[in-house]
Amino acid sequence: MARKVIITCAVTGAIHTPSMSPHLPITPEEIAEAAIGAAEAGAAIVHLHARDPRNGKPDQSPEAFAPFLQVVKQRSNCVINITTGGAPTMLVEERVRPAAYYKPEVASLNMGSMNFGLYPMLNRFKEFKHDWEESYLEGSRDRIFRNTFSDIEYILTTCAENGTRFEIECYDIGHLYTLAHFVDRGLIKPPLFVQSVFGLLGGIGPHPEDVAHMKRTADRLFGSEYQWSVLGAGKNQLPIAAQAAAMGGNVRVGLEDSLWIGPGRLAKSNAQQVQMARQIIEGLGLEIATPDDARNMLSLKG
Ligand code: KMH
Ligand code: ZN
Repeated sequence: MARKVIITCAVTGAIHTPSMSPHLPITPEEIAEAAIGAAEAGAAIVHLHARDPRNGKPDQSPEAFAPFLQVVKQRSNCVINITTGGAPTMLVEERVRPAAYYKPEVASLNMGSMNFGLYPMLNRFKEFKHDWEESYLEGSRDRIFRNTFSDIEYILTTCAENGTRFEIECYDIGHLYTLAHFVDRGLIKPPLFVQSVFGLLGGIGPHPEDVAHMKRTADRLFGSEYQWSVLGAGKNQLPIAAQAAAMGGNVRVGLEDSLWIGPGRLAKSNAQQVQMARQIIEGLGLEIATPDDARNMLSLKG
């Protein structure tokens, strides 16, 4: 039987801003349609952030999530994954609110404090419709995405008591060791869902050797007790998905991580990126995991 590969789709996030692509979902209706379209195309998990529909600014109030969560739950069986990363401008108490409130099957968990370089996008995108966009990108030169040991523990204890499990975002090798520390303390239990992030300025690079090093280290630390997934930022998205799928990994795509479908070509939808990931997976003779397969592989509460 072919190995099953979980596709996660991160539909809007907090990295890209509305002026960068007309296809970035902003309103609750757009986010719901994007998530459902991604699930229909083959994503087993949808990773969700909310935005203020008036200006596209990241919004972590539980009320901002309500209208699209309701629609996605009604129209799809996909696994819902709510961000606790929010935006790098927010503090952890604000970031955890929607996951604490909605108690989803999965929430993200960021494994370390880091620089989070959004400002290089100022070279590519110059015209901004909303006041906040330029200063948000510019501000990343001097901003830390804060995830201290106490912050991580706070998210773990707040969400774990609801039976929520985690998409563990590892942006560098040290984050795997931080994860091992929390496993040793019994605060997070296998099977672990390790989402390795490549190619974000401030984290590990996108070279195939970086991907191999991340996998080798995770194998050594966690053996068979983890599911490995990858996300490549920007133009690295599909090459890294292809490499990792061939190495036994799961893949994440979506407009949160990349606006592109090819060189200089904006993706028209999240579903389009999911279809590309699916083609790669099926082309390798593998199968995509259904939402229930993903629940089983990750021991989710269902
Ligand atoms: N934006 C991604 C690189 C989160 O939402 O917690 C990582 C992420 C963080 O999705
Ligand atoms: Zn996210």
